[in-house]
Amino acid sequence: MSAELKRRKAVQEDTVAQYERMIEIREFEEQINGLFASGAIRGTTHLCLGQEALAVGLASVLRPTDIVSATYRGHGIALALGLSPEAVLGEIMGKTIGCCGGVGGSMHLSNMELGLLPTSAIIGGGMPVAAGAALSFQVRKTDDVAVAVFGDGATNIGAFHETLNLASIWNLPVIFICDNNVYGEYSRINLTTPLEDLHMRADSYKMPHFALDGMEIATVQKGITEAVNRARSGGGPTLIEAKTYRFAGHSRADQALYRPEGELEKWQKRDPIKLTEESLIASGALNAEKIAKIRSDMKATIEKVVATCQASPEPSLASMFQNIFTPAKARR
Ligand SMILES: Cc1ncc(C[n+]2csc(CCOP(=O)(O)OP(=O)(O)O)c2C)c(N)n1
Ligand SMILES: [Mg+2]
Repeated sequence: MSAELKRRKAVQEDTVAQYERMIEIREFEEQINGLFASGAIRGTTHLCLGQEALAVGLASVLRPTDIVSATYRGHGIALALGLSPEAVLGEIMGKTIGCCGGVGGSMHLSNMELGLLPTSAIIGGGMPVAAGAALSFQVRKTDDVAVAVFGDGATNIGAFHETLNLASIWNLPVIFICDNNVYGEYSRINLTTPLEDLHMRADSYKMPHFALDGMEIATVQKGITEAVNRARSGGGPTLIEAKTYRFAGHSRADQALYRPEGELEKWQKRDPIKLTEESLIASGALNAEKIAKIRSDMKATIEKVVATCQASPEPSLASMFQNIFTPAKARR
């Protein structure tokens, strides 16, 4: 079994491993802030701080043969599914150690062994692709499922409506997870969208739907399991709306000064890391001392990952032309 499949297995089996993965994502994203400021990351990058419970909850419920499509805000989902921090950070830094050899960058993370389709910068772009994967499962009669994770803003895109309609009429084994983090690029949802509970949109497509608390990992797992069970057993698609909040701005160019005063602080009281720690302390799985050790060990691990990625070479110019598909008749 590959090291990355082992990482995946760990979060499927153990609540402490799930917590450790959430801490890994938090530490990873916080390191990226510094790397971006120092110029080590070009272009921009989009953090999922505050959305760790959704990423790890999803990965803990799915099998590696299931398929996931996600967005540019997908660092946490990639790590949760089992990609190594070197593969993710290396890609973000444009280094050959990255999961796509450094030619994809922050918004294009992928690993097909773990079921992660290339993440997409096109809003709504992952939804029809996930439905296509679901159609292939249906035709091949496997009981695998496809999952599309996308933002609240994406529910105003045509691809969302077209894909939900088709998935419903064809009864596809696909789960649509809308990560409602309250903001689109820079606009609060109430300024762009006439309803607060976005999952209600599935009514138009006669599709089961519900909202869940995306800050609490056990709630995420319960909701996604329900939808996955329905899809695996031929019951068709579900739209889930996970209520979350992005703790950082849209991208590294955005300080999110448009947020109403006190809003971030209100959501931080329900920080998914804090809620998970409280629950693991209550169950006796962890105590304050063990938590402090997990946190400091992870900080050291991620610092080493940064050093490894910094030392990795950049891709050659010639690598731009590798992995390009050309139909035989177009070849000269
Ligand atoms: C088809 C398309 N239209 C517009 C954009 C520009 N754009 C980039 S991010 C974004 C906001 C998306 O918000 P949401 O779906 O809530 O995702 P979040 O960034 O909150 O994760 C927009 C409009 C794009 N990338 N693709
Ligand atoms: Mg959003």
